Amino acid sequence: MKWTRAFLVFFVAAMIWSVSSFARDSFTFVQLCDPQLGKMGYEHDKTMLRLAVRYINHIEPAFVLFCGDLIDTAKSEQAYLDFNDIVAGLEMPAHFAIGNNDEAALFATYIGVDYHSFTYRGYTFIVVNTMLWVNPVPGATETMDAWLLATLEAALLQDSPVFVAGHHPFYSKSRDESDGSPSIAQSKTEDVLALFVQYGVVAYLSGHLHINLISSYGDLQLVTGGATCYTTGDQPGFRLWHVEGTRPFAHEFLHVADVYNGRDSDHDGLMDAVEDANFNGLKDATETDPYNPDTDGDGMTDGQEVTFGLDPLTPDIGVSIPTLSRTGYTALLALMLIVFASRFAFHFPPEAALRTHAQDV
Ligand SMILES: [Ca+2]
Ligand SMILES: [Ca+2]
Ligand SMILES: [Ca+2]
Ligand SMILES: [Ca+2]
Repeated sequence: MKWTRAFLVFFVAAMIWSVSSFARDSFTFVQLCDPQLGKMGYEHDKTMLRLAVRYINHIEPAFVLFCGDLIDTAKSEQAYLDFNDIVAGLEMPAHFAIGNNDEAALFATYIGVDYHSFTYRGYTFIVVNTMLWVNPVPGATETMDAWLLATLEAALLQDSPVFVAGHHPFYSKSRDESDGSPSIAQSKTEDVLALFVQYGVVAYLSGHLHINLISSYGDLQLVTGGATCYTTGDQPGFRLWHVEGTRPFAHEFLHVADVYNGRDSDHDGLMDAVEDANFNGLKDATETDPYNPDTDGDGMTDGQEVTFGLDPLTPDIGVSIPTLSRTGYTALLALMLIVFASRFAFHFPPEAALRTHAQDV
């Protein structure tokens, strides 16, 4: 009986260990900063975000963390509708921090709450409203701070490592240098960073500066990401985090311009960069669709039509080849091989003739 009980205890412990191991499987997520529609030109910024969405879908991260400033000066309902329309193209969940260029009421209506947390595979992600630290609002700031503390305590109790994301970095350019723009007060910075260290926060992710700024505070990774609308000293892009093994975790800045590099997403023989020729992330009237192998639906792929000099945008009725299954193609290939082999056998010179020919030489 004792052995049975011991076995059960061992079995349950092993199950818990295996479940917790599974819960900490490696994964990737994206830190996307300052799409800020309207900052570098409304159409330009929408295009950059649209291409970023396409690139992110190729990479297939677990989710996307937006670090604020979703729109710029076009603080209108339409700007948020356009933003949501583009972001709806993401094939994974997205979470949003509010930035100084976002309009609070419109953000609440079209995006959601200004701070929240979620968990993924044993990790806790906390999204904060840094506007409440830059310009403290009596009552509201204390409420968020109390919620932050409670969330950190809950994560610690569950042995869940924490990432925090917000819009403003704690240091403007470096730890001792300010760029002069409104930022989190030094005293608040020290308080919050001490809290993060106390609760073992893995990393703090921010945007706002449109530059890539990587630093640390003890073991805490401080990562300010470049923006999709423009990035000073670099190209527009977003950051891919690799949550794998032990901290510090690796991350890399990917350029929006590389979205189509070497890709033929619909496997029709035409590269994505050829299909979206004007590089705007849309299928325009004169372009084939990089995500549809047969844009005009006539049975021939876009690549086949280009190869045979046909128009992949106009159905070519009457010259379509049947769409065969894998089995159909295999059968057709086998038939062609039999025909070829039989013709080869028929034309092959008899052995005697070969010998005669060899003796002549
Ligand atoms: Ca293609
Ligand atoms: Ca296009
Ligand atoms: Ca296509
Ligand atoms: Ca076609």
